[in-house]
Amino acid sequence: MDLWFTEYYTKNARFSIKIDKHIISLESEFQRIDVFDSYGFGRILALDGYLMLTEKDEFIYHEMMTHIPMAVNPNIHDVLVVGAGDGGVIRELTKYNYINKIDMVEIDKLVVDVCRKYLAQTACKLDDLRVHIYYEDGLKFVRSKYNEYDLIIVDSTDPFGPGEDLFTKEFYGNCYKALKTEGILINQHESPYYPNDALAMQKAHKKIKSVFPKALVYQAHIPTYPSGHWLFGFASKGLDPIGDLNTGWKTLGIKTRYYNTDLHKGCFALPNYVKELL
Ligand code: AG3
Repeated sequence: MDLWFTEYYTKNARFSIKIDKHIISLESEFQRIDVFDSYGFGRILALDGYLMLTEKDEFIYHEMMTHIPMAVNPNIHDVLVVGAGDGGVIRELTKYNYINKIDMVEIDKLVVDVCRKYLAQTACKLDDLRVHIYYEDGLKFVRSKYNEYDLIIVDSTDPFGPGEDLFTKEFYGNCYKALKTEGILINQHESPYYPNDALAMQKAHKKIKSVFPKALVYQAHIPTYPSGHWLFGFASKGLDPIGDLNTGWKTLGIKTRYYNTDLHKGCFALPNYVKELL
């Protein structure tokens, strides 16, 4: 019998991956956690039935969330990562030996435990000495922070369920306050394609724009996320992702499979139908 994992995108569209082996399913205080081995995409992680990552294409998402801001401000030393229990963003950040501190705030400890055990590809750097993990609500955590971080990366789930608070104006305002003057906020920004996702993206962007003087959107192709066309938010207190691009990034010798400087310059160019939403 064939076993398939299916994520429903709309009433009329869905995406399925053929499953080789069911690894584990657990119910945490916050959500359902599933891990499978698939034929075409390696091991996969789903939360509440939504695909969070596959081993095959997670590098695209995690590199684009991390190296874009790192290449804009060469003086990023203190970083906060919100969500991201799988450790993919942390793995990318630890490639920079001049980062001093990486705080990670994840609401669901069970996600981290499961990823440590079953998703070594992303969780491999969670024990780096610079990483401090807080199992708390992200919104509550940033409320008490002031002028502390150079970079905040919000690797959340979709804007409903446990990740909902991370799409509020209050959260973005607290991130602004928690960032230093050269601070950058990156967030996963959903897809512009299917109407519900586009609306969520549009609402989030509006809120970010009302808080940060600079708020832009960039894109990447992620085959296993809804529509494959994925957006990220870049917000800052002044730094411009193209104008302030550090030409010395290449000399750091950071190894990436997706990100490069040409792509950095190109990914802020958006299709007309997306521009109209912003
Ligand atoms: N962060 C969530 C991306 C949203 C995916 N949405 C969906 N499949 N409906 C992914 C976590 C990876 N670190």
